[in-house]
Amino acid sequence: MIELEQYQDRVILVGLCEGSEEAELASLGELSELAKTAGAEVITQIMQRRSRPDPATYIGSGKIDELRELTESLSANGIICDDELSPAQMKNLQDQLGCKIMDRALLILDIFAGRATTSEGKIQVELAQLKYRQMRLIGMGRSMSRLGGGIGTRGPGEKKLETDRRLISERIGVLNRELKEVRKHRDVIRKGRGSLKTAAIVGYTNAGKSTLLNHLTDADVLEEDALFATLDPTTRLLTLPGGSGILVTDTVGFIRKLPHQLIEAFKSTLEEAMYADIIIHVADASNPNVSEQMAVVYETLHELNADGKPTVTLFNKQDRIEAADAVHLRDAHADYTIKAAVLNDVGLDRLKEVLEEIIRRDQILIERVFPYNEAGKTALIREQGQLLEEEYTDRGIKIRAYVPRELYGRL
Ligand SMILES: Nc1nc2c(ncn2[C@@H]2O[C@H](COP(=O)(O)OP(=O)(O)OP(=O)(O)O)[C@@H](O)[C@H]2O)c(=O)[nH]1
Ligand SMILES: [Mg+2]
Repeated sequence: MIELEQYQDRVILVGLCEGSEEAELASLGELSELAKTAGAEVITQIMQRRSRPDPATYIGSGKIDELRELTESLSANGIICDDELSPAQMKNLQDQLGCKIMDRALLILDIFAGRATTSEGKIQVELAQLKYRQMRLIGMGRSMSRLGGGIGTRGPGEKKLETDRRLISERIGVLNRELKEVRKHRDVIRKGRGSLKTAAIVGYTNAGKSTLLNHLTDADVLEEDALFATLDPTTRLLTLPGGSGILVTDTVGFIRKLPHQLIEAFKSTLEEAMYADIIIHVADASNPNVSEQMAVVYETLHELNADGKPTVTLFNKQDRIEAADAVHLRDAHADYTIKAAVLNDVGLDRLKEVLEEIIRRDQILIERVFPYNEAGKTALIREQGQLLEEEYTDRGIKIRAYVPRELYGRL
Protein backbone atom coordinates (compact mmCIF):
# COMPACT_ATOMS: atom_id res chain seq x y z
CA MET A 1 0.00 0.00 0.00
CA ILE A 2 1.26 3.45 -0.83
CA GLU A 3 1.03 5.98 1.94
CA LEU A 4 0.56 9.49 0.73
CA GLU A 5 2.60 11.96 2.67
CA GLN A 6 0.30 14.39 4.46
CA TYR A 7 0.88 17.92 3.25
CA GLN A 8 1.35 20.34 6.11
CA ASP A 9 1.61 24.09 5.88
CA ARG A 10 4.67 25.40 7.75
CA VAL A 11 3.76 29.01 8.10
CA ILE A 12 5.03 32.41 9.17
CA LEU A 13 2.41 34.81 10.48
CA VAL A 14 2.55 38.44 9.35
CA GLY A 15 0.70 41.27 11.04
CA LEU A 16 0.45 45.03 10.70
CA CYS A 17 0.58 47.14 13.78
CA GLU A 18 -1.66 50.09 13.01
CA GLY A 19 -2.54 51.06 16.57
CA SER A 20 -1.29 49.60 19.81
CA GLU A 21 1.29 46.85 19.72
CA GLU A 22 -0.60 44.99 22.42
CA ALA A 23 -3.75 44.75 20.32
CA GLU A 24 -1.85 43.43 17.30
CA LEU A 25 -0.02 40.87 19.44
CA ALA A 26 -3.38 39.64 20.73
CA SER A 27 -4.67 39.48 17.19
CA LEU A 28 -1.60 37.50 16.08
CA GLY A 29 -2.03 35.15 19.04
CA GLU A 30 -5.54 34.47 17.83
CA LEU A 31 -4.30 34.03 14.24
CA SER A 32 -1.86 31.45 15.54
CA GLU A 33 -4.74 29.55 17.21
CA LEU A 34 -6.68 29.72 13.97
CA ALA A 35 -3.67 28.43 12.01
CA LYS A 36 -3.19 25.51 14.37
CA THR A 37 -6.89 24.71 14.26
CA ALA A 38 -6.60 24.61 10.48
CA GLY A 39 -3.76 22.11 10.80
CA ALA A 40 -0.76 24.33 10.07
CA GLU A 41 2.50 24.48 11.97
CA VAL A 42 3.32 28.03 13.02
CA ILE A 43 7.08 28.62 12.88
CA THR A 44 7.33 32.26 13.76
CA GLN A 45 5.58 35.61 13.42
CA ILE A 46 6.62 39.08 12.33
CA MET A 47 4.96 42.43 12.72
CA GLN A 48 5.39 45.68 10.85
CA ARG A 49 4.40 49.08 12.17
CA ARG A 50 2.54 51.04 9.47
CA SER A 51 -0.39 53.39 9.48
CA ARG A 52 -2.11 51.33 6.76
CA PRO A 53 -1.38 48.34 4.54
CA ASP A 54 0.62 48.86 1.35
CA PRO A 55 -2.05 48.70 -1.38
CA ALA A 56 0.21 46.62 -3.64
CA THR A 57 2.01 44.31 -1.24
CA TYR A 58 0.41 44.64 2.23
CA ILE A 59 3.84 45.05 3.90
CA GLY A 60 6.70 47.31 2.75
CA SER A 61 9.51 46.22 0.43
CA GLY A 62 12.13 46.02 3.18
CA LYS A 63 9.89 43.70 5.17
CA ILE A 64 9.38 41.56 2.08
CA ASP A 65 13.16 41.02 1.77
CA GLU A 66 13.34 40.11 5.43
CA LEU A 67 10.44 37.73 5.02
CA ARG A 68 12.02 36.06 1.98
CA GLU A 69 15.18 35.33 3.95
CA LEU A 70 13.19 34.04 6.91
CA THR A 71 11.12 31.78 4.70
CA GLU A 72 14.25 30.25 3.22
CA SER A 73 16.22 29.87 6.42
CA LEU A 74 13.30 28.34 8.33
CA SER A 75 12.07 26.38 5.29
CA ALA A 76 8.57 27.72 5.64
CA ASN A 77 6.19 27.03 2.79
CA GLY A 78 3.46 29.52 3.56
CA ILE A 79 2.70 33.01 4.83
CA ILE A 80 -0.48 33.96 6.62
CA CYS A 81 -1.38 37.65 6.81
CA ASP A 82 -3.56 38.86 9.66
CA ASP A 83 -5.84 40.95 7.41
CA GLU A 84 -7.84 40.07 4.35
CA LEU A 85 -5.61 40.58 1.30
CA SER A 86 -6.84 42.04 -1.94
CA PRO A 87 -6.34 39.86 -5.03
CA ALA A 88 -3.51 42.19 -6.15
CA GLN A 89 -1.72 42.02 -2.79
CA MET A 90 -1.97 38.27 -2.85
CA LYS A 91 -0.57 37.99 -6.36
CA ASN A 92 2.28 40.43 -5.76
CA LEU A 93 3.34 38.75 -2.52
CA GLN A 94 3.19 35.41 -4.24
CA ASP A 95 5.41 36.61 -7.08
CA GLN A 96 7.93 38.17 -4.76
CA LEU A 97 8.08 35.45 -2.11
CA GLY A 98 7.43 32.37 -4.21
CA CYS A 99 5.42 30.56 -1.53
CA LYS A 100 1.77 30.03 -0.68
CA ILE A 101 0.11 33.25 0.53
CA MET A 102 -2.89 33.01 2.82
CA ASP A 103 -4.92 35.42 4.91
CA ARG A 104 -7.09 35.36 8.00
CA ALA A 105 -10.28 35.07 5.97
CA LEU A 106 -9.02 31.99 4.13
CA LEU A 107 -8.11 30.35 7.45
CA ILE A 108 -11.51 30.97 8.98
CA LEU A 109 -13.23 29.68 5.86
CA ASP A 110 -11.05 26.58 5.99
CA ILE A 111 -11.95 25.91 9.63
CA PHE A 112 -15.64 26.40 8.93
CA ALA A 113 -15.34 23.99 6.02
CA GLY A 114 -13.88 21.34 8.30
CA ARG A 115 -16.64 21.85 10.88
CA ALA A 116 -19.76 22.00 8.72
CA THR A 117 -21.91 18.92 9.25
CA THR A 118 -25.50 19.73 8.27
CA SER A 119 -26.50 20.36 4.69
CA GLU A 120 -27.33 23.96 5.55
CA GLY A 121 -23.91 24.51 7.10
CA LYS A 122 -22.20 22.94 4.09
CA ILE A 123 -24.11 25.06 1.59
CA GLN A 124 -23.26 28.21 3.50
CA VAL A 125 -19.56 27.42 3.80
CA GLU A 126 -19.21 26.39 0.18
CA LEU A 127 -20.92 29.57 -0.91
CA ALA A 128 -18.59 31.70 1.19
CA GLN A 129 -15.54 29.82 -0.11
CA LEU A 130 -16.59 30.18 -3.72
CA LYS A 131 -17.18 33.89 -3.33
CA TYR A 132 -13.76 34.25 -1.75
CA ARG A 133 -12.12 32.25 -4.54
CA GLN A 134 -14.05 33.94 -7.30
CA MET A 135 -12.50 37.24 -6.36
CA ARG A 136 -9.00 35.80 -6.32
CA LEU A 137 -8.93 33.46 -9.28
CA ILE A 138 -6.07 35.26 -10.96
CA GLY A 139 -3.88 35.27 -7.91
CA MET A 140 -4.43 31.80 -6.54
CA GLY A 141 -5.51 29.42 -9.25
CA ARG A 142 -2.24 27.94 -10.43
CA SER A 143 -0.38 27.93 -7.16
CA MET A 144 -3.18 26.13 -5.41
CA SER A 145 -3.38 23.32 -7.89
CA ARG A 146 0.40 23.01 -7.81
CA LEU A 147 0.62 22.78 -4.02
CA GLY A 148 -2.33 20.43 -3.97
CA GLY A 149 -3.11 20.33 -0.26
CA GLY A 150 -3.28 22.06 3.08
CA ILE A 151 -5.19 25.17 4.05
CA GLY A 152 -7.54 26.53 1.44
CA THR A 153 -8.10 23.25 -0.33
CA ARG A 154 -10.50 21.65 2.13
CA GLY A 155 -14.24 21.69 2.34
CA PRO A 156 -17.47 20.94 0.63
CA GLY A 157 -16.27 22.74 -2.51
CA GLU A 158 -13.01 20.82 -2.62
CA LYS A 159 -13.87 18.66 -5.58
CA LYS A 160 -14.87 21.70 -7.57
CA LEU A 161 -11.64 23.54 -7.32
CA GLU A 162 -11.54 24.16 -11.05
CA THR A 163 -10.47 27.65 -11.69
CA ASP A 164 -13.14 28.30 -14.22
CA ARG A 165 -14.98 31.49 -13.53
CA ARG A 166 -18.10 30.37 -15.32
CA LEU A 167 -18.39 27.13 -13.35
CA ILE A 168 -17.95 29.02 -10.12
CA SER A 169 -20.66 31.53 -10.84
CA GLU A 170 -23.02 28.77 -11.95
CA ARG A 171 -22.38 26.90 -8.72
CA ILE A 172 -22.90 30.08 -6.71
CA GLY A 173 -26.27 30.45 -8.41
CA VAL A 174 -27.27 26.89 -7.47
CA LEU A 175 -26.17 27.33 -3.85
CA ASN A 176 -27.99 30.63 -3.55
CA ARG A 177 -31.20 28.97 -4.68
CA GLU A 178 -30.70 26.11 -2.20
CA LEU A 179 -30.09 28.59 0.56
CA LYS A 180 -33.27 30.43 -0.32
CA GLU A 181 -35.19 27.20 0.25
CA VAL A 182 -33.47 26.72 3.60
CA ARG A 183 -34.43 30.25 4.58
CA LYS A 184 -38.04 29.67 3.63
CA HIS A 185 -38.05 26.53 5.73
CA ARG A 186 -36.61 28.41 8.72
CA ASP A 187 -39.23 31.09 8.25
CA VAL A 188 -41.99 28.52 8.47
CA ILE A 189 -40.50 27.06 11.63
CA ARG A 190 -40.17 30.52 13.17
CA LYS A 191 -43.80 31.36 12.40
CA GLY A 192 -44.88 28.04 13.89
CA ARG A 193 -43.50 29.11 17.23
CA GLY A 194 -46.51 31.31 17.85
CA SER A 195 -46.23 33.84 20.58
CA LEU A 196 -43.39 32.11 22.46
CA LYS A 197 -40.52 34.50 23.15
CA THR A 198 -37.11 33.65 21.77
CA ALA A 199 -33.61 34.37 23.00
CA ALA A 200 -30.39 34.02 21.00
CA ILE A 201 -27.12 33.15 22.72
CA VAL A 202 -24.40 35.14 21.01
CA GLY A 203 -20.76 35.83 21.78
CA TYR A 204 -17.14 35.51 20.78
CA THR A 205 -16.04 32.03 19.78
CA ASN A 206 -15.11 29.76 22.72
CA ALA A 207 -16.86 32.00 25.29
CA GLY A 208 -19.11 29.20 26.57
CA LYS A 209 -22.32 29.62 24.56
CA SER A 210 -22.95 25.94 23.96
CA THR A 211 -22.07 25.13 27.56
CA LEU A 212 -24.74 27.62 28.61
CA LEU A 213 -27.44 26.05 26.42
CA ASN A 214 -26.47 22.59 27.68
CA HIS A 215 -26.66 23.65 31.32
CA LEU A 216 -29.95 25.52 30.88
CA THR A 217 -31.62 22.70 28.95
CA ASP A 218 -30.59 19.19 28.04
CA ALA A 219 -29.56 20.28 24.56
CA ASP A 220 -26.46 18.08 24.31
CA VAL A 221 -24.63 20.44 21.93
CA LEU A 222 -20.91 19.85 21.41
CA GLU A 223 -18.89 22.04 23.78
CA GLU A 224 -15.19 22.08 23.19
CA ASP A 225 -12.13 24.16 23.93
CA ALA A 226 -11.75 25.02 20.27
CA LEU A 227 -12.54 27.86 17.90
CA PHE A 228 -15.86 27.55 16.06
CA ALA A 229 -16.97 24.29 17.67
CA THR A 230 -20.57 25.22 16.80
CA LEU A 231 -21.75 26.18 13.32
CA ASP A 232 -25.36 25.11 13.22
CA PRO A 233 -28.01 26.65 15.40
CA THR A 234 -29.72 24.53 18.04
CA THR A 235 -32.96 25.68 19.67
CA ARG A 236 -34.40 24.34 22.92
CA LEU A 237 -37.35 25.22 25.09
CA LEU A 238 -36.43 26.58 28.50
CA THR A 239 -39.12 26.64 31.16
CA LEU A 240 -38.62 29.55 33.53
CA PRO A 241 -39.30 29.25 37.26
CA GLY A 242 -42.62 31.12 36.93
CA GLY A 243 -43.81 28.54 34.42
CA SER A 244 -43.54 30.45 31.16
CA GLY A 245 -41.45 29.08 28.34
CA ILE A 246 -38.81 30.68 26.17
CA LEU A 247 -37.00 29.29 23.13
CA VAL A 248 -33.23 29.59 23.43
CA THR A 249 -30.91 29.25 20.42
CA ASP A 250 -27.18 28.60 20.47
CA THR A 251 -25.39 29.62 17.31
CA VAL A 252 -22.08 30.25 15.57
CA GLY A 253 -19.51 32.36 17.43
CA PHE A 254 -18.00 35.63 16.29
CA ILE A 255 -14.35 36.59 15.85
CA ARG A 256 -12.55 39.76 14.88
CA LYS A 257 -12.26 40.28 11.13
CA LEU A 258 -14.85 37.62 10.37
CA PRO A 259 -14.78 37.38 6.56
CA HIS A 260 -17.72 39.29 5.13
CA GLN A 261 -18.42 36.42 2.71
CA LEU A 262 -19.10 34.27 5.77
CA ILE A 263 -21.42 36.76 7.40
CA GLU A 264 -23.25 37.08 4.10
CA ALA A 265 -23.48 33.30 3.60
CA PHE A 266 -24.34 32.55 7.22
CA LYS A 267 -27.21 35.02 7.30
CA SER A 268 -29.76 32.21 7.39
CA THR A 269 -28.07 30.79 10.50
CA LEU A 270 -27.48 34.17 12.03
CA GLU A 271 -31.05 35.22 11.38
CA GLU A 272 -31.86 33.36 14.56
CA ALA A 273 -30.20 36.28 16.34
CA MET A 274 -31.90 38.82 14.08
CA TYR A 275 -35.37 37.54 14.90
CA ALA A 276 -34.79 36.85 18.59
CA ASP A 277 -36.64 38.94 21.15
CA ILE A 278 -33.77 38.84 23.63
CA ILE A 279 -30.00 38.63 23.23
CA ILE A 280 -27.99 36.61 25.76
CA HIS A 281 -24.39 37.67 25.31
CA VAL A 282 -21.77 35.30 26.73
CA ALA A 283 -18.35 36.90 27.26
CA ASP A 284 -15.24 35.08 28.49
CA ALA A 285 -14.27 37.29 31.42
CA SER A 286 -11.07 35.31 31.91
CA ASN A 287 -9.74 36.40 28.51
CA PRO A 288 -7.46 39.45 28.77
CA ASN A 289 -9.03 40.82 25.57
CA VAL A 290 -12.60 40.45 26.72
CA SER A 291 -13.49 44.12 26.16
CA GLU A 292 -12.32 44.05 22.58
CA GLN A 293 -14.10 40.76 22.00
CA MET A 294 -17.32 42.24 23.31
CA ALA A 295 -16.92 45.19 20.95
CA VAL A 296 -16.54 42.76 18.04
CA VAL A 297 -19.75 41.01 19.07
CA TYR A 298 -21.71 44.28 19.07
CA GLU A 299 -20.23 45.35 15.73
CA THR A 300 -21.25 42.04 14.19
CA LEU A 301 -24.75 42.25 15.67
CA HIS A 302 -25.01 45.74 14.23
CA GLU A 303 -23.98 44.44 10.83
CA LEU A 304 -26.76 41.85 11.12
CA ASN A 305 -29.35 44.44 12.19
CA ALA A 306 -29.70 42.48 15.41
CA ASP A 307 -28.66 45.21 17.81
CA GLY A 308 -30.84 47.28 20.08
CA LYS A 309 -32.72 44.34 21.60
CA PRO A 310 -33.01 43.72 25.34
CA THR A 311 -29.60 42.29 26.20
CA VAL A 312 -28.26 40.26 29.11
CA THR A 313 -24.49 39.87 29.30
CA LEU A 314 -22.93 36.98 31.19
CA PHE A 315 -19.36 37.61 32.30
CA ASN A 316 -18.50 33.95 32.14
CA LYS A 317 -15.64 31.78 33.47
CA GLN A 318 -15.51 33.66 36.78
CA ASP A 319 -13.99 30.51 38.28
CA ARG A 320 -10.83 31.31 36.35
CA ILE A 321 -10.29 34.86 37.60
CA GLU A 322 -9.52 36.70 40.79
CA ALA A 323 -12.50 38.62 42.15
CA ALA A 324 -10.46 41.83 41.98
CA ASP A 325 -9.99 41.50 38.23
CA ALA A 326 -13.68 41.22 37.62
CA VAL A 327 -14.72 44.57 39.10
CA HIS A 328 -13.70 46.52 36.03
CA LEU A 329 -15.96 44.65 33.64
CA ARG A 330 -18.68 46.84 32.19
CA ASP A 331 -21.06 46.50 29.30
CA ALA A 332 -22.81 49.68 28.26
CA HIS A 333 -24.92 47.79 25.69
CA ALA A 334 -26.46 45.44 28.20
CA ASP A 335 -29.63 45.97 30.24
CA TYR A 336 -28.40 43.42 32.75
CA THR A 337 -24.97 41.98 33.51
CA ILE A 338 -24.40 38.78 35.46
CA LYS A 339 -21.21 37.23 36.78
CA ALA A 340 -21.32 33.60 35.80
CA ALA A 341 -19.44 30.34 35.60
CA VAL A 342 -21.85 28.37 33.50
CA LEU A 343 -19.70 25.25 33.66
CA ASN A 344 -20.45 25.17 37.42
CA ASP A 345 -24.04 26.40 37.03
CA VAL A 346 -23.13 29.72 38.65
CA GLY A 347 -25.33 32.61 37.50
CA LEU A 348 -27.97 30.49 35.78
CA ASP A 349 -30.70 31.17 38.36
CA ARG A 350 -30.10 34.89 38.06
CA LEU A 351 -30.22 34.60 34.26
CA LYS A 352 -33.60 32.89 34.43
CA GLU A 353 -34.92 35.59 36.78
CA VAL A 354 -33.72 38.31 34.44
CA LEU A 355 -35.25 36.61 31.39
CA GLU A 356 -38.52 36.46 33.26
CA GLU A 357 -38.28 40.15 34.09
CA ILE A 358 -37.66 41.06 30.46
CA ILE A 359 -40.56 38.95 29.24
CA ARG A 360 -42.80 40.48 31.88
CA ARG A 361 -42.11 43.96 30.54
CA ASP A 362 -44.20 43.00 27.53
CA GLN A 363 -46.92 41.43 29.62
CA ILE A 364 -49.95 42.60 31.47
CA LEU A 365 -51.10 41.41 34.86
CA ILE A 366 -54.71 40.24 34.88
CA GLU A 367 -56.90 39.26 37.81
CA ARG A 368 -60.27 37.96 36.74
CA VAL A 369 -62.85 35.25 37.26
CA PHE A 370 -63.59 33.24 34.11
CA PRO A 371 -66.95 31.41 34.02
CA TYR A 372 -66.56 27.66 33.61
CA ASN A 373 -67.82 27.80 30.01
CA GLU A 374 -64.77 29.93 29.15
CA ALA A 375 -62.27 27.31 30.29
CA GLY A 376 -60.64 27.53 26.85
CA LYS A 377 -59.34 30.98 27.74
CA THR A 378 -57.77 29.77 30.94
CA ALA A 379 -56.02 27.06 28.94
CA LEU A 380 -54.57 29.76 26.66
CA ILE A 381 -53.33 31.70 29.66
CA ARG A 382 -51.66 28.62 31.04
CA GLU A 383 -49.99 28.00 27.69
CA GLN A 384 -48.79 31.47 26.77
CA GLY A 385 -48.74 33.43 29.99
CA GLN A 386 -47.40 32.99 33.42
CA LEU A 387 -49.93 31.71 35.90
CA LEU A 388 -49.53 33.11 39.40
CA GLU A 389 -52.74 31.91 41.05
CA GLU A 390 -55.65 29.74 40.04
CA GLU A 391 -58.68 29.03 42.22
CA TYR A 392 -61.89 27.13 41.44
CA THR A 393 -64.79 29.10 42.94
CA ASP A 394 -68.62 28.77 42.56
CA ARG A 395 -68.60 31.70 40.08
CA GLY A 396 -65.85 30.24 37.91
CA ILE A 397 -62.04 29.98 37.72
CA LYS A 398 -60.29 32.84 39.46
CA ILE A 399 -57.02 33.65 37.75
CA ARG A 400 -54.09 35.91 38.48
CA ALA A 401 -51.50 35.80 35.69
CA TYR A 402 -49.16 37.70 33.43
CA VAL A 403 -50.25 37.46 29.81
CA PRO A 404 -48.66 38.67 26.57
CA ARG A 405 -50.17 41.88 25.22
CA GLU A 406 -51.61 40.15 22.12
CA LEU A 407 -53.39 37.59 24.25
CA TYR A 408 -54.76 40.25 26.59
CA GLY A 409 -56.65 41.77 23.66
CA ARG A 410 -58.23 38.43 22.83
CA LEU A 411 -59.38 37.82 26.39
N1 LIG B 1 -13.38 27.41 33.41
C1 LIG B 1 -14.52 27.52 32.74
N2 LIG B 1 -14.60 27.03 31.50
C2 LIG B 1 -15.78 27.17 30.83
C3 LIG B 1 -16.92 27.79 31.41
N3 LIG B 1 -17.90 27.79 30.51
C4 LIG B 1 -17.41 27.16 29.41
N4 LIG B 1 -16.14 26.78 29.59
C5 LIG B 1 -15.25 26.06 28.66
O1 LIG B 1 -14.97 26.86 27.53
C6 LIG B 1 -14.80 26.05 26.36
C7 LIG B 1 -15.68 26.56 25.25
O2 LIG B 1 -17.03 26.33 25.57
P1 LIG B 1 -18.17 26.23 24.46
O3 LIG B 1 -19.46 26.16 25.19
O4 LIG B 1 -17.84 25.18 23.47
O5 LIG B 1 -17.98 27.66 23.78
P2 LIG B 1 -18.79 28.30 22.57
O6 LIG B 1 -19.01 29.72 22.92
O7 LIG B 1 -19.99 27.48 22.25
O8 LIG B 1 -17.70 28.21 21.41
P3 LIG B 1 -17.86 28.06 19.80
O9 LIG B 1 -19.02 27.17 19.51
O10 LIG B 1 -16.57 27.48 19.41
O11 LIG B 1 -18.05 29.46 19.29
C8 LIG B 1 -15.13 24.63 26.79
O12 LIG B 1 -13.91 23.94 27.01
C9 LIG B 1 -15.91 24.82 28.07
O13 LIG B 1 -15.78 23.72 28.96
C10 LIG B 1 -16.80 28.29 32.77
O14 LIG B 1 -17.73 28.83 33.37
N5 LIG B 1 -15.58 28.13 33.36
MG1 LIG C 1 -20.47 26.42 20.62
